[in-house]
Amino acid sequence: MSAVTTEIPNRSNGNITSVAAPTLPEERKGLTKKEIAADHPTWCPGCGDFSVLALYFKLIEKRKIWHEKITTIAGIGCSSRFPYFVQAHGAHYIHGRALPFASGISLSRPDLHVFVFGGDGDAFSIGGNHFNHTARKNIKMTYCVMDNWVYGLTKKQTSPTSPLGFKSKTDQWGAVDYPINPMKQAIAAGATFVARTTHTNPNHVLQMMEAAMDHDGFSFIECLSECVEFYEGAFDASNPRKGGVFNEVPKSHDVTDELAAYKLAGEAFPGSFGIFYKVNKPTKNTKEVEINKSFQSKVTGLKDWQILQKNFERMK
Ligand SMILES: Cc1ncc(C[n+]2csc(CCOP(=O)(O)OP(=O)(O)O)c2C)c(N)n1
Ligand code: SF4
Ligand SMILES: [Mg+2]
Repeated sequence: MSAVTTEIPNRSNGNITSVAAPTLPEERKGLTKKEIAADHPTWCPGCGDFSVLALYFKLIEKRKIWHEKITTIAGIGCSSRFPYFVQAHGAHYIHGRALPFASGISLSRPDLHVFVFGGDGDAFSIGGNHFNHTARKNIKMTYCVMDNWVYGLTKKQTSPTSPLGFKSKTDQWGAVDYPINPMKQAIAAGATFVARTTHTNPNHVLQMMEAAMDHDGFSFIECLSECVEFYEGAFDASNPRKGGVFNEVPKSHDVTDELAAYKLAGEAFPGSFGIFYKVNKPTKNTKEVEINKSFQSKVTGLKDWQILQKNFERMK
């Protein structure tokens, strides 16, 4: 393992100090679930979210993500409680604001891969705006939306993915608003990796998480995750154990073909599962590094206050 250094700017003299991170043994054992599982999750027994968490632990173990590198961010909701249950760095942030918070981490810490977890309400209602903008900026991170078609934490309100006719506390006579399609929205917003999975197929969830993590850009996963308390049986049609069908994306599908991906996203439920769309495009992360490098070369030797003064003079 090569030594990792961090550049720390000294505010008083403007000098940059390179600090070497502590050297770690070449061969470190992957963390086990026991080492990273925090207090027992407070989800209802049978909630689909347990499965997503278990697979995140598996991913950390399999891909040897070291303790100091685990970064788990979420908004608010049952699904967004996720970082509480991971014994590592993370934040349970403001409702709908997980993505801007995660963006800051991603852009300032290139040595981390940021994972964001949350629900359909957090992602597409209050956080809908941030979802579109983080996707179009192609900021490197993995966003896994645990879609249960309902607001679980606040006890059964209609969510932006609830189907027409769904009876909830906010739609006693059945939902009348057309649901959004997360896959279409992600593709249209500019996400460069868009995949779909379901909590009832653990191997598939892990496969999607690994592929998303390996993608250099904004990777989005819609993971169906049943709310057994307020929307029981919502996804039975996608679960072979409940008489449903789990169809993988056809092998002939070209993941770089945006229109083909959009077509897959338009299939009637249960639709297909797998990677719908994946293209390589420069990330905001790499673009910012280039801008910073070129700007820093123009201010070499100047102190912080001198740089500020220069900027103020330019703005006069
Ligand atoms: C600003 C703000 N508005 C509303 C709420 C109330 N609230 C908390 S979670 C939530 C919806 C959660 O739904 P979802 O993201 O689908 O997560 P789930 O509980 O279903 O996993 C709402 C409306 C809040 N906490 N903060
Ligand atoms: S209310 Fe629903 S989403 Fe929340 S923990 Fe219970 S089963 Fe899971
Ligand atoms: Mg929800």
